[in-house]
Amino acid sequence: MNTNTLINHMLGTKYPLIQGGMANIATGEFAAAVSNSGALGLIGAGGMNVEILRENIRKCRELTDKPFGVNLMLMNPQAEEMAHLLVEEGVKIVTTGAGNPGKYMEMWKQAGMTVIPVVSSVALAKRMEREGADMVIAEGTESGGHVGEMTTMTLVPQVADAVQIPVIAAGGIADGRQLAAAFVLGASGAQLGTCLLVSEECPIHDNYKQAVIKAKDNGTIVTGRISGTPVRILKNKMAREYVRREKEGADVMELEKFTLGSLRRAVFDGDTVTGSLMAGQTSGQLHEIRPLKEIFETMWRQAKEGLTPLDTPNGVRPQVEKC
Ligand code: TUI
Repeated sequence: MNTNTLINHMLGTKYPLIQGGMANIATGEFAAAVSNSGALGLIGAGGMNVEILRENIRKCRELTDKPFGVNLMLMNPQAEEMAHLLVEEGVKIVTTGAGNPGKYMEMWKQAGMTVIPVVSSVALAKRMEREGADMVIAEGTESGGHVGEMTTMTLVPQVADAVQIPVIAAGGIADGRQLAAAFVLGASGAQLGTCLLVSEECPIHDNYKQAVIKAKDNGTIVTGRISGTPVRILKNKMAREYVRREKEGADVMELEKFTLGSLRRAVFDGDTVTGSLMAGQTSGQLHEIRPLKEIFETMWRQAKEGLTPLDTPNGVRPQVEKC
C-alpha cells in the first residue's frame, strides 16, 4: 500500500494537483501560469523540437519562481535528445507519457530530478517503481489524448495497492467530487488536463474551448483503438470518418491522412471540423471559461468538503446514512 502523503508536500506546490502534458498546448507561459496559480505546471514537449523546448523552459523560469516541470512525450522523435536537455537545463521534475522512460531513469536520478511516469497498467507501475520513479501517474481511459484501456476507477486502487510510492490519479477529474473520489481510491494527488483547456490562460484557439464547452457527456470518441495508438478526441467530422474507415479495415497509411497535422489545426487555427480536438470525458461537465486560480481553488474547496479528515485522505470512510 502506498503512503498517505499528499504530493504538494513533496513537490512544493500549494495544491496536490499537477497539469497534464498536453502536447502543442502547454507552453512555458502556460506552465508558469499553472504554477503561479498553485498547481504544478508542466511544459508539454510533445509537439516541440529540442530548441523550442529549451526556449520554453527558459521562458517558464522567467515567469515563475514556483516549481515547474516538463512532460516528455516518448513518441516524440527527439525524445532522446530532450531527455538530455532536461538535465542540461536543470529541470527538476519530469513526467513522461506514451512509453517506458526506463532508459533515462538512471541519468535523471543522478541529476537529482523527480521522475513521474504516466502508467496505464499495474505491471508498468511496478516496473517504474523498481527502476526508481518517485511517483506514478495512473491515467484512466477517461483522459483526453493518448489513452490506455482501464478506467481511473479501476486503475488507481490497483496501482495504489501494488506500489509504495505516491500515486497521482488522472483521467476524469474536473471538479472537487472527482478529486475527493481520487483520494478515496488511494491517490495522493491528481493530474488535470481537460478542465484546464477551458481556463482563461490556456493558449488554444477559442473555437477549441467553445467545442469543449458545447460537448455533452458522450461527446468524445477514441480513434486508433484498432489501428494502433488510441487517442481520445471530441467527436467531429474527422473523428467519425476516421473511426468509420478504421472499422472498415483501412490501413494505417490512409488513417494517418486524417490525423496528419490535425492537432495543430485544432489548437492554432481553431479548425473544429478536420482538427483533432484532444479532450477527455469530463468535457460534458465543463460549462464556462474560468481563470486557473479559480479552477484550482474551487476544486480544492469542494474536495475538502467531501473529505474528512483531509490530512488522511486514504483513510476516509464514506458516511452512510441509515438506509
Ligand atoms: O501521453 C499521454 N497522452 C497524450 S500524448 C499525446 S501527443 C500524441 N499525438 C498524436 C498521437 C499520439 C499522441 C496526446 N496525449 N498520456 C500518458 C499515457 N501514457 N497514456 C498512455 C501511456 C502509456 C502507454 C504505453 C504509457 C506507457 C506505455 O508503455 C508501453 C511500454 O513500452 O511498456
